[in-house]
Amino acid sequence: MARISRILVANRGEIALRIIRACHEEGLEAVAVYSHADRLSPHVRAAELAVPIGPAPAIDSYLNIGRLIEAARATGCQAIHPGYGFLSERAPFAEAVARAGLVFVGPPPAAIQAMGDKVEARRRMQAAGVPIVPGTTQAVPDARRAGDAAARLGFPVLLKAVAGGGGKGMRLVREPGELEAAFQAAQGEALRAFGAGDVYVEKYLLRPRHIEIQVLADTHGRIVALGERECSIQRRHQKLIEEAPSVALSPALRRRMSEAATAAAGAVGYVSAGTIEFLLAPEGGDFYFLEMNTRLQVEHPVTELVYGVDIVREQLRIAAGQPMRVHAGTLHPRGHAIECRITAEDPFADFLPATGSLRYLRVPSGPGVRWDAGVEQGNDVTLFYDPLLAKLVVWGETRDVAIERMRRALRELVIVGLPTSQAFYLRVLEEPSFRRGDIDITYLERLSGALLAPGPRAELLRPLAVVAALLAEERRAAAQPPKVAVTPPDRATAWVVEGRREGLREGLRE
Ligand code: MV4
Repeated sequence: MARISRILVANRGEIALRIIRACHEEGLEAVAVYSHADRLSPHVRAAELAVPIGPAPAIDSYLNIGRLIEAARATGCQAIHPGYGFLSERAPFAEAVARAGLVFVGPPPAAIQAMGDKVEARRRMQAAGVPIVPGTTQAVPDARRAGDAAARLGFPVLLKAVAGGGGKGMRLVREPGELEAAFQAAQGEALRAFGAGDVYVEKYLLRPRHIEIQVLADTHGRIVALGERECSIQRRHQKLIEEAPSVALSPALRRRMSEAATAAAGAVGYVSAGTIEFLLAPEGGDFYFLEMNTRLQVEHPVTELVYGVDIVREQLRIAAGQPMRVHAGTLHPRGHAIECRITAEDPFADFLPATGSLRYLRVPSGPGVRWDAGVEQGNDVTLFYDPLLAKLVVWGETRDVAIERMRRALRELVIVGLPTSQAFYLRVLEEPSFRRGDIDITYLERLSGALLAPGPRAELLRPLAVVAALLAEERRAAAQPPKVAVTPPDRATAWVVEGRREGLREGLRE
């Protein structure tokens, strides 16, 4: 069993902070890494140690395998947690970590590899009895062969990249006449995005829901499913609202999908936290394996809230070779959880990514509210990384209670300094069709006209009042500058440490 006492967190923002907190609750020390752009970020101060790994562009910092492994070695870490995005699903990174004598907090490289190849994954799932979308289990060499498959399956079909995922290299084909152009487009896009142009064919499912099952697997041979997340509220493959449980799953369907998910994980020798994505047909309960995400996911908190399990702490235990503390027989969803991703995007300008300084931030709190943020007041938001600022997650006894609680929390939240998606969520949560749970993956596309119509923007009035109050406060502060005392570090080491924790610029301010 690996003895682990210190972990390098190879990520940034809210997920880095989330992992550092789990380390501390498990009695482990955490080492943060940070790019120059993130030097004032909360994750840097939350960790016992922090290592600068390069300039802002991810390719020079968070994607630099050599720097990360060197940082882990130099700080005496025994393990690396990759978080999500960045290097989290790159088998070569997991292999490099192992070669350096470190534990990768995640699945074996072979499982990452098998699930990364979408036709290989489909073949493995088919062999394990997991339902897959009707289609090919090999790449098709040309448009004519794709046409043969389409004729057998019936139009419409989707051309998908073998190395794909997340919608890149995907093309809808409604009729034979569209095949040739769609094939060229899918192949070209796949080649540019993944360096591999292989394409396969699937029957196109109409208006399905996106349902995913969380699994945990340990090195003692146990695999458990932690129910589903409903992720249909998405826009251009970016999820915006996630819930657990889904209104579309009966206990019987939940059991069937959970069994399929544990079979899927078992078929690739999975260990750690992972997620099996399914499409669920509109009626009748038919579901199909789509892909497996071999990492911790952004939306893991909604599962944590309804199952009472800390998924990241379990990941850390599993990585150390300990048995997980989760037992299938005792797992039952309780209540309802909803997550809204608060992003630096302007929902009234086609979700244009925004930059700016977080001039003022008031964080929602109170019963059933969780705020997982990677930024704090005073931070600058750049275009170097994805626009996620924070996840607002609520729990309630029922879905209706959770929705009302989310509306209350969204009204408490005040962000001044840059546009965010906050107001968009208030509008979705008021929609009768959303409140009925009448949703599928096309929901936002179909409703966005109504949701984003420029109308009275009452949501903006309170932030404007806050801006006015802040300007008044700033004037008063300018008239009376605060006294600052400089403490020599050799006289107050603990102050320096605590000052750094509190963001007091090396603890020099009294
Ligand atoms: C599909 C599909 C319909 N039919 N496959 C999109 C990204 C990739 N993970 C798979 N995707 C889809 N595959 C078949 N056979 C519809 C989608 C899809 C989608 C899936 C999940 C969540 C959001 C989506 C948005 C658009 C399309």
